[in-house]
Amino acid sequence: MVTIDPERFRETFERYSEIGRTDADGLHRLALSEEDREVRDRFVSDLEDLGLEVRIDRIGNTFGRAEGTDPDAEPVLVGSHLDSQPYGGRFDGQLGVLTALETLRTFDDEGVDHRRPIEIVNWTNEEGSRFKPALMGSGAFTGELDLEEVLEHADADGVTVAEALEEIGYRGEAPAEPREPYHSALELHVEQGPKLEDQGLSVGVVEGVFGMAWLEVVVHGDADHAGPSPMYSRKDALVAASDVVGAVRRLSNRLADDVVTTVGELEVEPGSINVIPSEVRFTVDVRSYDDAVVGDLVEAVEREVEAACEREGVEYDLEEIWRIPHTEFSPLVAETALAAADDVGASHRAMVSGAGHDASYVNEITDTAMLFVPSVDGKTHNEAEFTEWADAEAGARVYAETVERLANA
Ligand code: HGY
Ligand code: MN
Ligand code: MN
Ligand code: MN
Repeated sequence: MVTIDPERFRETFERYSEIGRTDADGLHRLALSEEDREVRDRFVSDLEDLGLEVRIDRIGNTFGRAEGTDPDAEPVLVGSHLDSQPYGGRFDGQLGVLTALETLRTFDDEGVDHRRPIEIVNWTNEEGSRFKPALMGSGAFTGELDLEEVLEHADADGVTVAEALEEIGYRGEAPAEPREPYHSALELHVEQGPKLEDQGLSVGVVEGVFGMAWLEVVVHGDADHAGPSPMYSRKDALVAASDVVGAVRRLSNRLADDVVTTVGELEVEPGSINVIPSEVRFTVDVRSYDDAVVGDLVEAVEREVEAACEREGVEYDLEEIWRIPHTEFSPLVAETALAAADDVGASHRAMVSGAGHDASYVNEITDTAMLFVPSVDGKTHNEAEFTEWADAEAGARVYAETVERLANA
């Protein structure tokens, strides 16, 4: 049985958490920002200290490779992401990368033999907050997203992904594609929901992920004076947009019980107290394990936008900026993880994820599954995100044991 070094694991986690730490103990570490550069440099230096071969690909995905006893064997891929939401938690993504790092450090310390090479990765821009869509690095690497196209996506200030990569020195040379087929992949992540905590369980073996779609809507109204403009002739972009926001919430109460809908971004122009809003830009995030329901949701939102703008006499542009079908992970990897959890003695259950993960795209190129550890109060994408360290350790022991079995399968 593989045993991690709990002190080293925790010390490393605390050290990484200093990079981009907010006053409320969360993380402000947007993709390809100065904070992201700093944590990437730390990660690369830790990989080099471990004697791993480091490679950075054209979208900044950063890999470390530990050779196995059989150099011709297909490698196992481990890791997650180090970027965060604008005011996110320290565990989302980071815990997965550092659990994979602790696993490789343990294998090195304990001389754990593994036939297969093991590659550890930090994926670029998993969150999709500064640059859309999410899962960008893993999507480009697996061919699910068009590399050249996403390199030109710009943030709100018009800075492109390519420029930001250049700026922080992570526009790598390596092709953003697998060098060889992988045998399997495993990502550990915080659950970002309440189920494990509610049931008093330490580990989740994730068998699938919701499908999701992202829409961007711009409503074009007419700026006018808040005083003399008669109510009957106004073209108020915010009134139409607000109708849609309410409808988006009501839709998720109608279609199925695993449907979730969110309006996360909303900007009003000109944003002056005594001017009728001329333009409103907002986003819609819809998810369900059932892809047909996601499709129905997108159509229902389109109808709501059409009707609301018709009522207010305003125009609109609506674009679907991302869609990813639901994921069904590999039974081979999930079974291996379940057996490892049993042998480690960690309480566990199988489950599905409502949050998107790089593992969904990785699952397109190799047998993949995930492990979850509990989120206190299910809280996440919030500085208050927290996982009890005992749970992080239990998850890391199951993770290391599963990786050892995959790497010798
Ligand atoms: O959107 C997601 O579910 C992930 O956190 N990027
Ligand atoms: Mn994440
Ligand atoms: Mn996230
Ligand atoms: Mn992820």
